[in-house]
Amino acid sequence: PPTLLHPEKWCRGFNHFISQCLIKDFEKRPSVTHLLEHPFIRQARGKDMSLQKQLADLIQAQEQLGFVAKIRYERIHTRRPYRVDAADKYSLDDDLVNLEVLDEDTIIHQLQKRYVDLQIYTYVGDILIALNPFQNLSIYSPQFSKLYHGVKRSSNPPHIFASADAAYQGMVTFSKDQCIIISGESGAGKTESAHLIVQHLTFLGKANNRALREKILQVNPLVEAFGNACTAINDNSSRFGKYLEMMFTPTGAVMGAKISEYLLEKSRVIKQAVGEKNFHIFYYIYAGLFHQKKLSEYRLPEEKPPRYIDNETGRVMQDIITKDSYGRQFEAIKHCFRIIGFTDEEVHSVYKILAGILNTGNIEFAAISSQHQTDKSEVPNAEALDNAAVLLSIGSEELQEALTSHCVVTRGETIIRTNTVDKAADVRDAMSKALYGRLFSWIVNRINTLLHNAESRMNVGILDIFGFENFTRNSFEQLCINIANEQIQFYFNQHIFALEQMEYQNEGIDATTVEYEDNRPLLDMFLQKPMGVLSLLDEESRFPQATDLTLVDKFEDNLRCKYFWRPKRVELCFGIQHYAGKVLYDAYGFLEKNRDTLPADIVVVLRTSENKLLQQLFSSPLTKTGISLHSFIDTMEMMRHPEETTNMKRQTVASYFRYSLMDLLSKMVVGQPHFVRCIKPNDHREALKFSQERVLVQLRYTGILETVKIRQQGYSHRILFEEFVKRYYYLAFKAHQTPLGSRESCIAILEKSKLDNWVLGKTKVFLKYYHIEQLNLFLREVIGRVVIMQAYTKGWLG
Ligand code: AOV
Ligand code: MG
Repeated sequence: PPTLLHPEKWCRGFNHFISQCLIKDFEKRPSVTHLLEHPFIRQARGKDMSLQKQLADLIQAQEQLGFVAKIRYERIHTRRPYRVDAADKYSLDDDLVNLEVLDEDTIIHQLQKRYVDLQIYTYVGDILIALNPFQNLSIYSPQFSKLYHGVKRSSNPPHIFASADAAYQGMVTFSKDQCIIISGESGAGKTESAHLIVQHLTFLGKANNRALREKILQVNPLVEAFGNACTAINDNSSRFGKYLEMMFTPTGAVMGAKISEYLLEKSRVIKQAVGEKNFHIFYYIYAGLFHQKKLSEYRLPEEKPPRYIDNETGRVMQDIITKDSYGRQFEAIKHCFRIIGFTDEEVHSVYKILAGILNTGNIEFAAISSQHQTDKSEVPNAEALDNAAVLLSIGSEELQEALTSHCVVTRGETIIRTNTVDKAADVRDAMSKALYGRLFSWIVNRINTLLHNAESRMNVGILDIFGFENFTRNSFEQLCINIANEQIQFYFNQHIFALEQMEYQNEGIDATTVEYEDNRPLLDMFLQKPMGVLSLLDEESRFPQATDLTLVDKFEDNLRCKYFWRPKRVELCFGIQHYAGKVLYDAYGFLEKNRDTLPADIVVVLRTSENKLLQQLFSSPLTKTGISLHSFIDTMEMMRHPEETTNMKRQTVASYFRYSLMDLLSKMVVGQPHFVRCIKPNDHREALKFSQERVLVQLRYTGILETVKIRQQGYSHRILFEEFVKRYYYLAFKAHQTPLGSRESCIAILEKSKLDNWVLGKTKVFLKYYHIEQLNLFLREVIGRVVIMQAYTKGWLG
């Protein structure tokens, strides 16, 4: 039948299985004559000679496609001339597990050798190490996508696409959710890797629907414009944690996506450290409007950028005038909004709120002293106040009132108290942070609604959080970021070491125990109740008289462990020995940042806004599909404590953070994990530069050496007898047979598959990471054969 001819069609449905088997056969013996003798083709012979020819042509064409790509890869990647035995050459170097000598020196030399050869990816068994190339490589084109599609991992050089493929195949084969956990320090390449994974999953997920594919590909750029910023370490640093779930049908067609965001660093809106910047979107919008001469439409000053985005006076304006990249980004973001499906009205509201925030930042306060009051403040620059009020569609007098005074209710009586200049400035900044934080959550939720698909059944989640940070000055945000990384490391350890070794014991398997650095005590120190860092912080935040100094005293009195210390002579400092290194924290502002108070007066004013979106951001009640947890918590607190105007008892950042971590973990544990470990080869963002010391530190704290050992000696897959038989009985039994889920059936399957080095425990089959790949390939082959036979009986093959 003519439909068989088209490679696209060929790949879809049952024909894909046959082509895979034939290609594999061809790889072993690259001869078309030999291929024509393949049983599949011989079956076709005699019935329809032209069909046989067509099959052969097709296979050759397909094979060439893969082959050409492989050669290209070889050329680009290694800058070496083409060699026919490419596949053999890669097999040993690609995986650190194949090293005979296992020590830090050998591993580091191996990685260095590969890095200067532009081979940035290396396997440790089923784990991928990705070194940041700090330059664009041409190994992510569609041709490469085709190469990494349902093939044995060793047939191609290591690649981030292979990790995406492994997750995808795992999901389709076992109908199980998967999750790809990308870790590494700031600037190591997590976010880039996450993009590449999404790109490849959209390819694998046969997103025939171009509109959907486009939408999914726009999600990352859009949320990153709002959630990423330039820091001292990375020009595009993620300032929030992101878990992106790609949704698929049971047959593996991509259907939609969903993002969960964690702990946006809101404080960046109002202040940035020297050499750092605000969230990208503010520059995009300001520059975009500047070039389009539309600043006045959004009441933004033309001569001087707003204070929130101009912490190094003058630099921003110069950048905006001389470089047009911000302006182009503004256009790109407009495009993202449109493609994903935001309405023009929504986008306009978003811009208005952003411009409103920038104008809010320009509101100043001055003290006015009258006879009775000396702590009263007023706004001397009415223009900024009016601009902010107009953009937020609220009354400017009401706004001024809410900024410069607050209500206190005592014994049923409402008293209005004035705010000092400092207090008013704090309220202003709290309002900006709240506006931005809620706007961000709203955008994420809106994307989720627009990309939701009720038909999807399975997902591959991709975790990309902010990496471990150690700046010259580290504050509350760094503490939270580093705790999150501590948690991810713990999850990795659990999976790779703890659970595995526990199972050996339970199942009576004799496997060497690999020692590893367990960060559990450290995690306990942070998360334990009531004596952990977060709990102590919360407790102290509840005392109105507490100060940052009393907080550090409290830490010192209660955290009696080797991971915590307090340097002498620096009052507000404390140090923590994280898994990834020592970090010195400056506790200045910790309590205020943790309380994150948003006065009720501000909420009341913002709720009167005529801007529908803004109303929604601060409204209640909120449903699951509704908006942020922050506003939900506010509402709950207001309902519970209507008498309190200073939300002292409201949810703190620390408790919200703890909740987020739990939520994230609960999502991760349901999926089968795949790990990508990003490594930063140098601190200068230079291509081809490999600093042995820097890499060594990262290899040490991520436990790579131990991982290599356990992957060499251990059994990363443990499957119950019954489940194993259910999955693989095709390999040794007939389709109509129903073998018992017993030890004997497992042995029959394993022996028939001619695998060695496996072990049986009391209730489980213990397999090496590469066994699973073999078994799955065999399974696909067998199923392919069954399908072709069915196709014959149904007369589809002529
Ligand atoms: P991160 O996500 O790990 O840091 P990124 O993914 O943002 O780090 O990478 C930092 C920079 O390294 C990027 O902006 C690119 O310039 C470069 N880079 C990384 N991976 C690649 C690649 N595969 N090819 C080319 N360039 C790359 V943070 O978000 O700061 O923890 O919070
Ligand atoms: Mg990032």
